[in-house]
Amino acid sequence: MKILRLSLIAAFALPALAGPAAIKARVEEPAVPETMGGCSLKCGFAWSVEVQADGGQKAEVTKKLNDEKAETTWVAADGTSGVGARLKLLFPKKLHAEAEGNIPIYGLDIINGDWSSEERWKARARVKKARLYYRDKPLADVTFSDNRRWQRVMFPDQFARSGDWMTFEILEIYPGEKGAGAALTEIVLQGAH
Ligand SMILES: [Ca+2]
Repeated sequence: MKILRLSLIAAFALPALAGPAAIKARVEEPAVPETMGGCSLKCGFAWSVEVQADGGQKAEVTKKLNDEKAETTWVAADGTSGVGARLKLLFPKKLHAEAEGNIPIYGLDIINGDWSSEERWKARARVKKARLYYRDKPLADVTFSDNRRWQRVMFPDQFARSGDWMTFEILEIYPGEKGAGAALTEIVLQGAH
């Protein structure tokens, strides 16, 4: 009986210890204007972003992370480093019947830090590590480079249902020169095609 109980504990403890897959984002092309917009999950449906800061503040909607502009940047709430902030990527409450469960999401691109100028990019912290969740289920722990170019992460296909969401939780940062909190210029979800 004792042996059985121990093996059961081991069986349940192991997956928890293993945690989500650890992956490194691939550094891609420079974030020049021609690379903004184009095909992405947005071809399937529009999605919005709500940010929950680390200090328990009220969640805030931001358009700066998915507006296809490298000049607009989300920055961590005043007095916070950005570590622990959760960026919730919210899908439509109601998808069309033919879209329900049929639109795949398989990747995410970001422009790290405040891209708008070299000086501002250095002044603000950048995201070093983030945990991605689909409907609160951990998908992957992603390490990003300290780089102004596009960075890409691929993950197993997820099929969107009405009211689904993904979360990008900031776990670690590259500190900024002036100690300012983290910044993130753009997130593009890849999918639909
Ligand atoms: Ca932007």
